Amino acid sequence: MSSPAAFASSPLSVTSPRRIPKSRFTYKQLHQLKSYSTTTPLRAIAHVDLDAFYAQCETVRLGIDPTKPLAVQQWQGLIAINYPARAFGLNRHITSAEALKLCPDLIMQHVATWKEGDEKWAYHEDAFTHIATHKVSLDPYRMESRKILKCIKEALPEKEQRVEKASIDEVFMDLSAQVHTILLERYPELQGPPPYDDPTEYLPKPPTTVLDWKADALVGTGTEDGEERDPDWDDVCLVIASEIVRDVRAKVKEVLGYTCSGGVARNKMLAKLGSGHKKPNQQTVIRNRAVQHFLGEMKFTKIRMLGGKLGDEAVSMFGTDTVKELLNQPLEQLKRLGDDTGSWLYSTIRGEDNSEVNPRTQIKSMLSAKSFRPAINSFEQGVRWLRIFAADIFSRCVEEGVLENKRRPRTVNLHHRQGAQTRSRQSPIPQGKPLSEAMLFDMAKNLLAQVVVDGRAWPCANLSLSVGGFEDGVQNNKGIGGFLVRGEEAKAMNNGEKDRMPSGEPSTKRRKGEKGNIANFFGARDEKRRDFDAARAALKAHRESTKDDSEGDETGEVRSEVDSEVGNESPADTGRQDYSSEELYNDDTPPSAQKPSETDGFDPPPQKPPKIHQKPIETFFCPRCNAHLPSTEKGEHDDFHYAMDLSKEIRQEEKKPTPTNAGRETPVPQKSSRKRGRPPGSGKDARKGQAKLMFGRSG
Ligand code: DCP
Ligand code: CA
Repeated sequence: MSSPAAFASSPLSVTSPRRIPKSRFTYKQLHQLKSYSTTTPLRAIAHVDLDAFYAQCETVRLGIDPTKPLAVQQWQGLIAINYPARAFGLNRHITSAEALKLCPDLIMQHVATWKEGDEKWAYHEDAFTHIATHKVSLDPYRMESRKILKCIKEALPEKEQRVEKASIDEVFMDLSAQVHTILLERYPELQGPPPYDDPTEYLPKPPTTVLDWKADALVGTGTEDGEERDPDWDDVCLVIASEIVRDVRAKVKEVLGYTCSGGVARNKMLAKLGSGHKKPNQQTVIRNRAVQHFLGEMKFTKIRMLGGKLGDEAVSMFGTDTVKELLNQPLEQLKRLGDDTGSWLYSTIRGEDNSEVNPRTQIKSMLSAKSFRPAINSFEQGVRWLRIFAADIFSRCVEEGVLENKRRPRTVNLHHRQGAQTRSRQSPIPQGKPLSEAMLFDMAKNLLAQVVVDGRAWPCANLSLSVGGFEDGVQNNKGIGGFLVRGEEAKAMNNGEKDRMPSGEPSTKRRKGEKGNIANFFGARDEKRRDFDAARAALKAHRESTKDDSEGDETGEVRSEVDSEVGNESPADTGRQDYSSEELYNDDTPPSAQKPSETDGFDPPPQKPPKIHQKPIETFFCPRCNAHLPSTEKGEHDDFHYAMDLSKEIRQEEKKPTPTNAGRETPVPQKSSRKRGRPPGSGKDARKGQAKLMFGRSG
């Protein structure tokens, strides 16, 4: 047994070895960096966000001195303002005319536009005067975005990179593995096995050298007890990550001429807050020891997912918008927002976020949209825009490799907004023949025709076309089967659609007086009739043109359609999870004040905030549709059948139907989907269809 004297002996004494100071981190936690563990506290995540992105794109493209004030114009509004122009007080809320008053030397460049009939977008002079005939194209920015992503990837070691494109001008990088390698090179003492081979042993402390943060903005800790006196491995990891980010940013500047801002922290949420902390052309590090102080000072409505309704609800429920005060609320109180939401909020305001950096960079869907001011009023007008949308989407599909069959969308969707009501129609893309612009256009036209014959399409305030469900194409002639939407798949698509919106019927508002309603619908007015006829003719033409294909297709066409009343949501909003975030901007809508990237670039929270206040919906059964529909829509639904019957009568008067065309032309009340094409079981020989599809029209 040691004598008390032994304890008092010198630190070098054998009986009382000097206590080697230990790190707070274990060998295991260090090792976990290699495999991008989302739970190790040594994690190193970065977020890079281009400064005034579209404005920089124009500055670089036009070779303009970047110190000159420049703004990107969209119609009469501004969508991007460079930092020199921001010094004059310019922001996205003001019009181009107001901007010029504030900054007379402002260079204003209008975004590129598609002109009806043109093969490609272009930078048009006086584009802002053509809002009625042109559509905005963001292709130039998408192209730059791609170059930037490539450049960033090339600046990182091929085998140790994990990069997620979060929006058109943002990326996340999980630098953990690279940091791990550098750490072991610089501090060979970490290379050895843990004492007693026990990975739960604590690491030795890092050498107490002052960490060199170079020009980084370091978020303070709020106390004097900084890492200068007591650095640990988490600080060292972030120093290394910060060096990497500095190199990446320098490379982007050197190769492409763009400046960007960076954030470095232990997770995505913090890294993103970091990159926005000091702009432009700077980077901010939020060390673990500074997280509490950093977040405490912040409004929680700045945190991802809390910028919208959920944040507002929390503000009114707890009477504060600061993280500091919300931290005083116990978990049980936060759960008043719902169990999952409360738990998620509880960890989020404590700086916890275990979401992964997802290296998937492939586009899931593409959207082309236009808001109309004034609204459009005819099928013909709508079709003119669809032509542009189809060309826009097709050219982007080509870049995605559809011609080489590398990737291919499976569905085409049309969203039509009239006032507060959004109508959507979807159709699978026939997979047996090459995708073409003409095919997309034809399908789009057909979907719009469906909306029109179902009534109340005009005036239309917003129209958009999207393709979705991209998947890797079937390479090396694996057979036509791979292209087809098979029976079960088709059913699944069909059911999925039903699940989303149980009412497949047009959910139109009941107007006062049935007669008046129908008279409005099928109007005595000739133009309405003409419009309706044009739509019907388009439907008929589409059916004729796809007849051969669907006969060769085992499943025929599945159409599903959805009507929804979704307040003022735009198609981009309603499909938020479907559209790549850059698609959110691809709309002609005048620039909104809100920064949409608030919702971009993140995985949904671990427990997605659930919908609040959900009531069971009462339904009624419609024997004609064989479907259960919300009781609140019964009146409207009856109107619908009445209108359809009437329309049928009108057409029967016009033309005696032949047995073959009667069924086809009648705008039959739609269930959420239905099949067309040949009857099940007929013509089972798929190869016959294949031959037809392959050697038929090339589109
Ligand atoms: N954008 C848009 N409409 C909005 C917000 C953004 O069209 N309401 C476009 C223009 C921006 C680009 O998206 O250049 C990136 O959006 P950011 O919010 O990142 O803004 P900036 O890059 O322009 O500026 P910052 O330096 O603040 O990141
Ligand atoms: Ca930006």
